[in-house]
Amino acid sequence: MRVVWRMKPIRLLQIGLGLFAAFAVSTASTFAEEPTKAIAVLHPTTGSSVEGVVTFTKSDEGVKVVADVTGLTPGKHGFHIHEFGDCSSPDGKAAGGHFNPEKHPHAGPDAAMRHAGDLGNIEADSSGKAHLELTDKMMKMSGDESIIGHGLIVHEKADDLKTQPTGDAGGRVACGVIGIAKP
Ligand SMILES: [Cu+2]
Ligand SMILES: [Zn+2]
Repeated sequence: MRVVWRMKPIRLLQIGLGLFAAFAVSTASTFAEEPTKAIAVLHPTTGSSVEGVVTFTKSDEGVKVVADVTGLTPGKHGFHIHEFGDCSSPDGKAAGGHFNPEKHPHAGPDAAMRHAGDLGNIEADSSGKAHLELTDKMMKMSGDESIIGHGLIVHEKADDLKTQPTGDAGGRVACGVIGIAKP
């Protein structure tokens, strides 16, 4: 302890500031665990040429979803978050069923009771391109029901927003995994 007592007050102040800085850094990394932006890159399943990018950005009104998808047949295509962030199977089925942490029935994005992953449809124009923007109040970006790490699927057919539990949207033409986006 003799060494400590010999330290000048300025040295003790330096040590104190160092400890404070270390604490501040660890606190900052705790905040960094609550992401405000997520992204999924959609890759085609076997026999498909559908691809795209979908972003999820937290706002005061909810989570803003922006999707740009190409290679579709013209018209509506079911668009959902699925349970597993697993696109390993050629048919996209490794992503499991719709992401549904609250065990609700399947419905459309505006329904009061629905799967958390029910985003409805994206609609492609005659060139096969679809652009969708919506703000969702149900989706979470952190906690037990966070969408991060789950799958994102585009379907062959339209989601009718009522058939259980899938909306009768047919096969899976693209699959992606929702990850934390680079800020
Ligand atoms: Cu789906
Ligand atoms: Zn659903």
